[in-house]
Amino acid sequence: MTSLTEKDKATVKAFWSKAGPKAAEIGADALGRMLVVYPQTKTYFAHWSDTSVGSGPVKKHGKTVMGGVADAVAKIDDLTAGLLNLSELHAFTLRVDPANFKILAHNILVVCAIMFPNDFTPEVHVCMDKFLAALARALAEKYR
Ligand code: HNI
Repeated sequence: MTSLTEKDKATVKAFWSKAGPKAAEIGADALGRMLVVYPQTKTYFAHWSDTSVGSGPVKKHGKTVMGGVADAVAKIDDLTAGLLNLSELHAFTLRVDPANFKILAHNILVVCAIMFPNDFTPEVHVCMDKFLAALARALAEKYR
C-alpha cells in the first residue's frame, strides 16, 4: 500500500482541473464499461430500467459517482474521514462487495486515458492510479 505524496496530490488536482468539467461523460462511459465487461456488477443495479451503455440510468449514475470522485479530490488530504458516509452507505445499505471499487477505478483510468491522450501522461497515470486505489480503500473502510 502506497500513500499519496504531496506531489502525487498536486498531480491529481492538476489533472482533475482538466478532467473535472468532463466528469459526467467520464462517469457514464466508465460505468457503462464496468457493467458490460464485468457483468457481475449488474446485480447491484437490478432495480434500474436499463443497464446498457448510454442508457439514461447509466448516464445519470455515472454523473453521481463522479460527484463522489470530485468530492474525494477535494478531501484528498483525509480520504478516510472525507468518505466515511459514502463508505457506510456502500457497506451497510447497498452492500457492495468492495472488490468492485477496484473494478470501477480501473474503468475510470481507461476512460481518462482515452479521453485525455495528451494530459494523461505516464506520471499522471501513476498518480491517478494511486489516488483511485486510496479512494477504494477509503470506501472499504466501514467494511472492517
Ligand atoms: Ni456507488 C450510489 C459513489 C463505486 C454501487 N455511489 C452512489 C452514490 C455515490 C456513489 C456518490 C450516491 C450516494 C447517495 O445517494 O447519497 N460509488 C461511488 C464512488 C465509487 C462507487 C465514488 C467508486 C469510485 N458504487 C460503486 C460500485 C458499485 C456501486 C463499484 C457496484 C458495483 N453506488 C452503487 C449503488 C448505488 C450507489 C447500487 C445506489 C444507486 C441507486 O440506484 O440509487
